[in-house]
Amino acid sequence: MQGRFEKRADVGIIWVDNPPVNAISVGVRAAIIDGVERLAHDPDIKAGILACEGRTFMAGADITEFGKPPSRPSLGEAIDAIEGCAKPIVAAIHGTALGGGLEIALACHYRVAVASAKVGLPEVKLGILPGAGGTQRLPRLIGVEAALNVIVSGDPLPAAQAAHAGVIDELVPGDLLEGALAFAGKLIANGSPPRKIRDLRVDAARLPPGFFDAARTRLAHERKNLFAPQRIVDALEAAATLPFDQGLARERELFLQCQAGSQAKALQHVFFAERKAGNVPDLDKRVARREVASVGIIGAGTMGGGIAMNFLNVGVPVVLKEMSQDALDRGVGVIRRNYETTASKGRLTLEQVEQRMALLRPTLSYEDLQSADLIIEAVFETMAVKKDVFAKLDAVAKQGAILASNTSYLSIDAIAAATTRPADVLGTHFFSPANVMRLLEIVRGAETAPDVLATVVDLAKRINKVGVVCRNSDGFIGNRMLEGYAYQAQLMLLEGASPEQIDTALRDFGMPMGVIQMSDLAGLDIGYKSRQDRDPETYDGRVTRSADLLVEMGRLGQKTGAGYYDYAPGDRTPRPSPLVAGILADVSRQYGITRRAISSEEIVERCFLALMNVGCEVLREGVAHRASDIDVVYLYGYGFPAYRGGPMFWAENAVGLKSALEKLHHYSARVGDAWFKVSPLLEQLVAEGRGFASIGAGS
Ligand code: T1G
Repeated sequence: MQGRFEKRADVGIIWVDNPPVNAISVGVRAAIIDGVERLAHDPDIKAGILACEGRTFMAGADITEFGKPPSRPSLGEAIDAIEGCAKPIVAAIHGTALGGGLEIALACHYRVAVASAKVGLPEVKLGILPGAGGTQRLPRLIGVEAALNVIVSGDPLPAAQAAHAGVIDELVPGDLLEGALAFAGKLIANGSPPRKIRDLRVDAARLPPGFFDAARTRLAHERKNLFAPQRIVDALEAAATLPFDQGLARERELFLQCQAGSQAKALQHVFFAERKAGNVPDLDKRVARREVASVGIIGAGTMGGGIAMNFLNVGVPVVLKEMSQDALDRGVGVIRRNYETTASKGRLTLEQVEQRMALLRPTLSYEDLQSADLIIEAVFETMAVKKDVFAKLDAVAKQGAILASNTSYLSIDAIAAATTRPADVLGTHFFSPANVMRLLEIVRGAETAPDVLATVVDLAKRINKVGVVCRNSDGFIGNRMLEGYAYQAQLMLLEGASPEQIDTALRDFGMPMGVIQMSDLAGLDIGYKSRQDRDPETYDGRVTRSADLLVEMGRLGQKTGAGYYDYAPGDRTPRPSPLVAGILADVSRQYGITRRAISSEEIVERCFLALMNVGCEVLREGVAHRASDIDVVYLYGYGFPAYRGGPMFWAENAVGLKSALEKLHHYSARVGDAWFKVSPLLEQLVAEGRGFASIGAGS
């Protein structure tokens, strides 16, 4: 049993104790049922309190039990025991009451909480829906519309808002237990009976006609391709139209439908993958961290400014350096405007804007960086410039300062070699916009010290990023793999597909943007310039020919109103370009490539299997520690749809590695393996009947 029972005069306290987050394991369920038994049958006891040890109330069902044979007692039995108790039970909430944790609290007859607590039903983020009465009890308490918003968003409500909505009966100002005991005392004094939410009725008459169908249509658009939100509407419709127990049975049906689906498996994979990413296999967790109380950033451009905001947002002072006053003023201006825009949407107060700006110190002098604990360089992406900056940093930065580069593909070891302290150097690759994108690719150099790495892994969580550690290699994890993905798209442009056809297929698959439109957004000149430094033998000139021609025509992409697409002034909508279609046809002819009809299925397979294929090489070379890290990189850095679990998970679970290998061989034979070699790791896994979890720190 993971809990205990405590008797305080005429109140019985059921304590749950399952660190770290009181997940509702079978041991917790047993402790709850045992506790209810005790308080129900002890004549001295007039009321009960359900409370949790540790940092939080129950954070939901134990997700590690999913997919395993059900164990008794079940969550439903624990809930029935609480709700059916003849003596009132008060839930005492601190931390986060989530999922099954809130459902248990809703089965209690009263709820009190500290103001810092949060309550929510995040199941939709796991591809499921609340399966222990949440879809039937919450609408009875707060109405169908409010319940729909809470359950479909999956975001927690702060206790004050929950109290305002009627979920929480009382906010406890001081000590939670004292407050809960006082509340129970009042119930006893007033002879208050147990209140059961199941006895309340849903006021369906208040709903506008066609409410549920309208919700389904809206969610089909807002939550494109997602299964669970649609089932949530079904469950709430049941709450509005069926008696409680029938609604509960309907909820169960819908829960099992979701749980059996591929999206639930993918999203639950993502839940654990995200948490595993912070676990660096060969890094001693006990290594002492370096303090990061102040940060310096070199470069106040788009990336530098965004990176600065991450630290200002969590109260860390930032010294922001630029080369010229104009560039510095421009950078500081963008940061202020970003904050003011957020404030205009009510997500920040003007006071908070000023607090953040007050932590920002612009400078033109390297000297002003000498007291910073961490310095991040975000300057122009050429090795010469990086080496120059790091040599200067080496001269001014204090001993023990961490020196980080925001390079998106250059060698961290080469950059570190420009200093006398390579152990203090690593890569911190943010993704644009850096104040929004959640991924931080942390690149360990050959000499990066363990305490430097451990400090930055912790720092990622502190600035609300998902940190993924990889070893130094061209393009690290994300950009290296992107080349394989983009290569297939570029080649299919020559084989007969149009830019809009490729981008539509990738968007329908769930990507926020197609790769051709993405290259227009990034600017075709970026690739063009980087190719000037590269040996032409290292890339397939056929697929870059059209981009080179476009750049030489001044079609650099969105920023010039024309690239692979045309753009109307002030409008980011990509419009098909007959001129580009002509150029692509010419290049096909030039290289003797026969144009043919290409299906969306082929586009998706070639792009994402190529992505996975390079992912296998990244894994085989040990650049990535585990396949799930690669999934996390693509979800939080490149917008890969979470409900597909990431490129590696998708290939293994939706396609199957054997079938993926066959398809890759098929396409490689067609394309020619000069530029499209199938990864030996994939060959080996299929030959040995193994999966990605068996590689690296996978499982
Ligand atoms: N089950 C099992 N393990 C869990 C867990 C859970 N519900 N929640 C967290 N953990 C583990 C996590 O893997 C990590 O392990 C450690 O706890 C700390 O977590 C019927 C079916 C509560 C906000 O979706 O959102 O109820 O990596 O690093 O940042 O309707 O954890 O250390 O080995 O995330 O402080 C619904 C999930 C379940 C909430 C804390 N509940 N958890 O965040 O710590 S479905 C959820 C969270 C359900 C019912 C249905 C967060 C947190 P490790 P952490 P944190």
